[in-house]
Amino acid sequence: MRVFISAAVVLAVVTAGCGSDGGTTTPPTSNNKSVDVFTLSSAFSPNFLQIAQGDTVRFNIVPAANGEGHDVTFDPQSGVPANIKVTLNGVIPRVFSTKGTFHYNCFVHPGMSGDIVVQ
Ligand SMILES: [Cu+2]
Repeated sequence: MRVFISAAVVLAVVTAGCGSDGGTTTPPTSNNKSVDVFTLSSAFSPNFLQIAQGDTVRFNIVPAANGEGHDVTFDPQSGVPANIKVTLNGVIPRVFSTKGTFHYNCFVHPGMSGDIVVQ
């Protein structure tokens, strides 16, 4: 019994080691995907995303009910993509090439915000 438990622990450790992909390797581009975020009148939908390193988020911006545009302004931090200026209509992609949690706001609409977790 003790032998089986030890083997299971060793297996788990080895598997976890493989999953971390060595840390410094460039993520494969062939597996990268695109995910859409839409603007509602004063909210992002979805306002929480988990994506993989190298994935693209496409911000689909349409005017709010009162005709105002939206911006996407990220909290400043290492590896953050470029902000999106106030836009009325457009699909604007941003690639997330750095792991982390990226919080963003639309400053036209207080409280309109979202988070993207890059793993
Ligand atoms: Cu907005």
